[in-house]
Amino acid sequence: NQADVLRSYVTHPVMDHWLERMASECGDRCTLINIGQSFEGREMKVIKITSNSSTGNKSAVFVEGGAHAREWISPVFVNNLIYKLIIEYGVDSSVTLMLDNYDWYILPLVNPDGYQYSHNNERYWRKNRATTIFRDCVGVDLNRNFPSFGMSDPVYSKHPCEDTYGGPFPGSERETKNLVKFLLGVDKLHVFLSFHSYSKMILIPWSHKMKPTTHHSALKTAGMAAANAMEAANGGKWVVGLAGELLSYNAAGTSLDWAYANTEAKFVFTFEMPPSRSPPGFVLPESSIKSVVDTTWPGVTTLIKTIINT
Ligand code: ING
Ligand code: ZN
Repeated sequence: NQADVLRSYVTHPVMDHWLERMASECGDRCTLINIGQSFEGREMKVIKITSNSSTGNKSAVFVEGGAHAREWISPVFVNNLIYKLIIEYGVDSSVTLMLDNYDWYILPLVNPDGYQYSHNNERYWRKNRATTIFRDCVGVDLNRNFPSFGMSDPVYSKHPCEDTYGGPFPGSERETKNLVKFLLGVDKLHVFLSFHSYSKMILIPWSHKMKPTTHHSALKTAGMAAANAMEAANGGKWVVGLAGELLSYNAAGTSLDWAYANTEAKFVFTFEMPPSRSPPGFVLPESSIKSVVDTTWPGVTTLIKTIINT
């Protein structure tokens, strides 16, 4: 049921079934792309959404959610984004503009195995479910496994028992490989958005070092516009900046840094979604989903509009 998927935290099979149905009901404007399987064999599905008036050669936006298992607000928000792009084209002027300017590629669950494990076994699970050299230590942090800046980076975690373990080598994980291969094949990728939780921050690269990129001012300006729009929509205060500046740590192997360094996309952002603190942290009640969606959505539309006008 539609309301379940958009307003509660459903399991992987329910979400997967919903995505299949959305893609088929959407018709010509949507394509479901199977980009490969997770460690445990779940299909990773990207939905491509276009406009009717597609002239065929648009730039692209890529959106990822659910890289970390316990951050349940991320996939549910991304599913709301999918729903709006499908239902509100030609109805809502922001949606129409966003689709007339870009083809959208959206992956709601980068880490389906971890997500399901977080539902069934351990609510606070973060990593994927790959086995490691230590029998008792399972999982690689997919947001540390992207093949950029290598294991020589001082902030790369080499220990399988840590929650931020980067894997035996950068790009080692099936989920990462599938995503990297897919993204390298997307033509004219212009915007890359990643949704995590929690903190109410918009993170821009670099994240592996405390240095701005050459696109810093454009990224900061677009991020600030998004933050202001979310505040105006009663989403409260959001902050914008380098990952290492806003968090207490730097991180190597993030999708943010990888996308910036290895694709055409220079407008790359990670949203650390609500709440701002713990509790409730990762365990945001279902009753809060609607208000989080409603207050975060203007951030996305404003961000994209700002980029279009840049
Ligand atoms: N936070 C992100 C993490 O992977 C992040 C923060 C994102 C850092 C992108 C650097 C780049 O640690 C959570 N909550 O996962
Ligand atoms: Zn995360």
